[in-house]
Amino acid sequence: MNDLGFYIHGAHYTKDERIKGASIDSQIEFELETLFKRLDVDKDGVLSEEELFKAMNASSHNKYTVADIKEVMRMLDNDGNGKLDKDEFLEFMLGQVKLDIISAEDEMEDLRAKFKQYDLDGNGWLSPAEV
Ligand SMILES: [Ca+2]
Ligand SMILES: [Ca+2]
Repeated sequence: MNDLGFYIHGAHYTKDERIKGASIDSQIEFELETLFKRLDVDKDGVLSEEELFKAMNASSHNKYTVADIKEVMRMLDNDGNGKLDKDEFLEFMLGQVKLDIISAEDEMEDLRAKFKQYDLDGNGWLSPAEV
């Protein structure tokens, strides 16, 4: 199957199905684990609100308040113990990575739709007359 066929095929799936199906490189997972270890300043294996606060405000143009951090923590803390463990962190981050991949695919999809509009004879190529 060529690329075009692949993406059109993918378009039949809902976003959730595509998120589940998106393949994540083990390299990305490794990098996220490394990131987690770096954010876990006191090395107790979980991210506290304080560590999350530092992480999210690491970039100087981010101005998250303590209330923002509590909100994020509440969202990501699946077992409700007030800390983010590695699984909770990875699940969230991998979700973000997959969303990025899928939105990149969607942009490709838009391009293809435009391309098809112009490809009047449907042969997959734009001839000078069609452009
Ligand atoms: Ca910690
Ligand atoms: Ca937790």
